[in-house]
Formats: sequence, C-alpha cells, structure tokens
Amino acid sequence: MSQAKKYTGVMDWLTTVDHKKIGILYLVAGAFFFLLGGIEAMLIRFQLMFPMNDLIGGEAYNQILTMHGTTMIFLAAMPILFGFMNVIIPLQIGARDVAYPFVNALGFWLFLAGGIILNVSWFMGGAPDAGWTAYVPLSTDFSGSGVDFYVLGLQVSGIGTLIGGINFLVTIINMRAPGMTFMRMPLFTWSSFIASGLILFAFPALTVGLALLMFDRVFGTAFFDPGLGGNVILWQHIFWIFGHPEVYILILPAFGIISEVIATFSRKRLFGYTAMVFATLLIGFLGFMVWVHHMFTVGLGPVANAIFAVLTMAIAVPTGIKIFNWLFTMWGGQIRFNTASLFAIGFIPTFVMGGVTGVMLSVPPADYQYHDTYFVVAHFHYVIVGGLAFGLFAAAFYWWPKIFGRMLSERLGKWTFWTFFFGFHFTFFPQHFLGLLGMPRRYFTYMPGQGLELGNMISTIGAIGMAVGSFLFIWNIIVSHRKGAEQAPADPWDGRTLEWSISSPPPEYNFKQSPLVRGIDTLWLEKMAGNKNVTPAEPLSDIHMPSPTIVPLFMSIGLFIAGLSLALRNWLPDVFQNAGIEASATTVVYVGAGVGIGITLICMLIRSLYDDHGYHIHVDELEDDGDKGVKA
Ligand code: HEM
Ligand SMILES: [Cu+2]
Repeated sequence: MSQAKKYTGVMDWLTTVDHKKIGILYLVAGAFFFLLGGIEAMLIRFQLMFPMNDLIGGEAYNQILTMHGTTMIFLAAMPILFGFMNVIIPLQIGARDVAYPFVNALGFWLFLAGGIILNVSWFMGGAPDAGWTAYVPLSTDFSGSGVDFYVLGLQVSGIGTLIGGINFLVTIINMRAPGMTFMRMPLFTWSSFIASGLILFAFPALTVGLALLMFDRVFGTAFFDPGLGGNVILWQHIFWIFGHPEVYILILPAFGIISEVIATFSRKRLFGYTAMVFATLLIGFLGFMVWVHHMFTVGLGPVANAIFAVLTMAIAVPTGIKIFNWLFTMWGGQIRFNTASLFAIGFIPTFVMGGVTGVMLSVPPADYQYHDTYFVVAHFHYVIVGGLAFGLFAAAFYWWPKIFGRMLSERLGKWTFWTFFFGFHFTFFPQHFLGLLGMPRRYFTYMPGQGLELGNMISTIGAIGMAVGSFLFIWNIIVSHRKGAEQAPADPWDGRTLEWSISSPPPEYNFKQSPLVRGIDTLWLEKMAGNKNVTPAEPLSDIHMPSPTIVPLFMSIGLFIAGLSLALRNWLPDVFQNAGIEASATTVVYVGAGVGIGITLICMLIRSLYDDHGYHIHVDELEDDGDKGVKA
C-alpha cells in the first residue's frame, strides 16, 4: 500500500481533487460572486428608484449593469450549479468521484482565475460596459479597456466550464454503480447530464466568438468591422448560438433539483419519470434551434423570423409536460412544507409566468414592441431568478445537511423563503408594465411624469426584500455552523436516492462498497423491502484514491497571467516606465502571454511525465459507519 500525501489547512483546499471539496469551493466562490452581483443589483435599483436620479452617473451605471449580468450568469449561477453537480452527481450514481478528478480541480481554478480577471477591471480603468451580450460595435469601437477584461476573463473561465461539463458527461457515462442504468438515474443527474451535453456544444461557440472579439480588439483584425469587410451581425449569431443554450444549461439542472425535492417531500415517486427524461432531452435539443428569437428586430426577414418563432413556441410543450408532472407528483402526496419544498413549490407558478412571457416574446410582431424594454428584463428574471435562483435555494436547503453535515434552521429558512419570494415578485412583476409603458432596458435614468415612478419605486423596495432574504440565509449558515450546533443525520428527509444512504458529510471515498442498484429511487426501494442499507455490489476491499496535486492551480495561474497581461496591455507600460523599464503595449502582450502560457505548458508537461498512481485506503481504515447507516 502506498502512503497518501496528506495536506492540511489551506494547502488541503489548494491541492484537493475530491469532488466534494471542489464542490464546496465552487459553492463558496459562487456565493461570493452572488453577493458581489447582488450589490451591483442594489446599486442599479437605487439609481432607478427616482426619476432623474443622480446617485450614479451613466458611465458607472453601464459598468455596473454589465458586471451585474456577467457576474450573475457566469460567476454566480453557473458555479453554484457546478458546486451542487460536483458534490451530488457522483453520490447519486454510486461513484467514488468524478471520472477525472484532476480536470475537475483545473476547471474550478480556471473559473476562479477568469472571475478575478473580470473583476480586476474595476481597479484598472473601469469595468466592461457593453452589456453582458457585448454587442459589436458597442464592444469594439465604443468601449474603453473594460471589454478586454470581459473577453479574457470569460475566455479563461469558459475553458473551465467546458472541461467541467465534459467531466460530468464522462462521469455519468462511465462511473455509474452496477445496476444504475440510464433510466434509473435520478432526475438531477439526468438533467445535469443533458446540461453538460449543452455545455459541450454551446461553449465552443462562445470560445470562438470571444477569440474573434479578442483579435478585433487586441490584434487589429476586422471580423466584426463592416468598414473592412467584417460583419456585425455575425457576433450576434455567435453569441446567441451560445447564449440561448446557456439559459437552458442553467435551468435544466434546476428542473432536476425541483424534481428531486418535490418527489421527496411529497413522499411519492416522481410522476412520469420517463416523460420527464424525454422532455428534458427535447428541451435540450430545441435549445439549439431558437437563438434567432433574440434577433427578431435585426431584420433577418419574415421567413427566418417565422421559423424561429415556431421553434421557440415548441419549447413550451416539453416545458409544460414537466410542469404537469410536478403537479401530478404532488397530487395525493403527503406533502411536507419545509424551506426546501417551499422554494420548489414557489418555483412552479413563478417559472410558469416567465414561460408565458417567453411565449409572448416569441411572437415576432409583438417582440418588436417588447424588445429591449423592461418587459424582457421582467421575463428573464422570472425564469432566471424565479426559476434558477429558487431552484438553487431549494437545493441548498435540501442538500446542505449532506454537504456540510449540519442542519440549517428551518425557522430562519422559512423567513428567507417568504422575504425572497415576495421581494422577488415585487421587484419584477411591475417591470412587465414598465416595459409595456415603454421604459427601455439598460438606460440609467428616466423622466418624471411618464407613469414610470410607481413601478420603479415598488421594484426597488422589492429588491430590498430579496436582499433581506439573502442576508437571513447567510445568518442561517453562521448560526448552524456554530460549535455545538446540531449534526446532520445521514438521511434527514427520508430520502429516496443513493446520496442519503451514506453519512453526512460522506467519507472521502463516498461508498465503502459500491452499491447495487435495483431500480429508480434505489434507497427507497431498499427501505420498502425492509433493508437497513443498500445492498453492496462488491466485497469490502482496499479503495484506490487519486493523490492531491497543486498542478491544476498553477496551470490556471499561467492562463491568469496570460489573460491579465493582454487585458492590462495599455496600463502595464506606464507601470514599467515608472520603474525605469521601457515596454510597449505589444511587448507586454507577447511577453505576458508567453510567460503565462509557458507556465501552463510546463504544468501540462509535468502532468504528462510524472506518473502518479494515487494511493489506497486499506480495509481496516474504512470508517465504521454501522451506527450511522440509514434506518429504513
Ligand atoms: C418557454 C420558454 C421560453 C421562451 C419561449 C423564451 C423566449 C424568449 C425570447 C423571445 C426572448 C427575446 C426577447 C427580446 O430580447 O426581445 C427571450 C429573452 C431572454 N430569455 Fe427567454 N424564453 C424562454 C425561457 C427562458 C429560460 C428558461 C431562461 C433562463 C433560464 C430564459 C432567459 C432569457 C434571457 C436571459 C433573455 C434575455 C437575453 C438578453 O437579451 O440579455 N428564457 N426569451
Ligand atoms: Cu433565448
């Protein structure tokens, strides 16, 4: 038996390849960026609280608005989802880890590196200000250096997301426990699988788009410059070929979360499991067929608009199937109302409202009226906050005991739900009407006397409610992690799936013995059969584990240096000049990129040449969890 390299403290976190720890890193970083994006949101709402308000000027407003959207989508929603996917997918399929633990760690550090690059912009000449969609020529001819940070930051973090998604795909295809056929997989794993497939096909489009934009901005090419033979509309196509699937990458795992939580707290098997799986597949597929609905007003002509309108409307059909299946799951169930199930139940009507406005927007002549107004802002916040954020809160309250081994306070949790739920509807419901009244999106102010005062005031007050809900959640975390607070049992919710069959938090190897899966809702089946625990599929034996490694962190630092020097190419020469070194912007670009990419390549070389066979945990070191097992 080879001995494990063990690190403790900070080094343990910097070198970990354990999917549960990487999941926690994602959750912590995502929560941090969620707070940052939340502060930006509050600044936007305070600016819009009164007409002709001069709290923040137009220039700062554009930056805050851009960073709010970019941060929330790429640095908060995606990583928090990845956090849950990381911890939960291997547990739900009965695996000991993801397929590529090293790549998993690399994905996290790349995301973090990209997030930092983006936010460095605040201190280096201003944040990106062309909106989260970075339309050209706004993002080329009419923006400062901020968009460089957008391009490079998203490029680096996007690579992290892409390899993370591939890792989940391989994990789910290859690492399922014996008996865990595809049609026995829990819905969260299924929807994460499909979302990962969307990542595989959608993110390369973003990578290419950002690369072209980088060439236009940094190296003087003209892919998007019509004056030199380029094409502005090209960017919109590339962006939305990525961008629309991206919204499904976000919402599909949330659908999975809702399916798990509703089934568990209705104490019933999910209604229409097979239909749910195929509806999710269909939504994923159609998600690639509808991107032009973001471009109805561009002038692509009635034929293109009509085709994309019909395809967009078609998505409402599988989505409706899912809604009805959740309702039928609750129908006749023994529903328990706690924070997780309240968020899941609150999700249903809220998300339906977002879907309905989506179908309204999918009618091109109507969209000519709605486009770029607050109506669109209301629509996508209903789906992204009312859908995804509610789903993430449900997931947090549902899986918290499993991930952290502590129970969150239900009393505080219910306060969070109600303040967040009402805050949300107060914030975004009036925005539908503001949009219909003609209030344009992304403007930093509005005139008095046009009927926009009341709606904006209500909206800002609602946003305060959401902020209060979020702080109550943080307070909840602090309270439940005090010394001596209640420890979570293995199976606090009378769960149905495999993650509830092992201790909370799980040991580093997850399953002492790979479980034998005999049907959907494995754990529930065993409980109904009167078994104390899930039947093992293998004898007790040594467990092979991957070694911790610092290499993924250094690989990411390399790309961080490369990305940052490109973004800082106009700023660094001055710094060097003060230190007496002459360096032009071009030198900074080539030297910075060379050094950074060099570090990454050397790390890749080390990784390829150095054979690390991992280590084994010996049978007699395995945790004796006889007393922690699930009581059926
Ligand atoms: C029935 C389902 C849906 C339909 C029919 C639909 C339709 C549309 C349409 C037509 C637009 C373009 C509006 C315009 O700019 O004029 C739009 C915008 C948007 N939708 Fe949806 N949508 C649906 C679901 C979703 C979901 C599930 C999400 C996210 C989780 C989402 C997120 C967004 C976002 C972020 C935008 C604004 C993009 C931007 O311009 O910044 N939508 N939707
Ligand atoms: Cu779309």
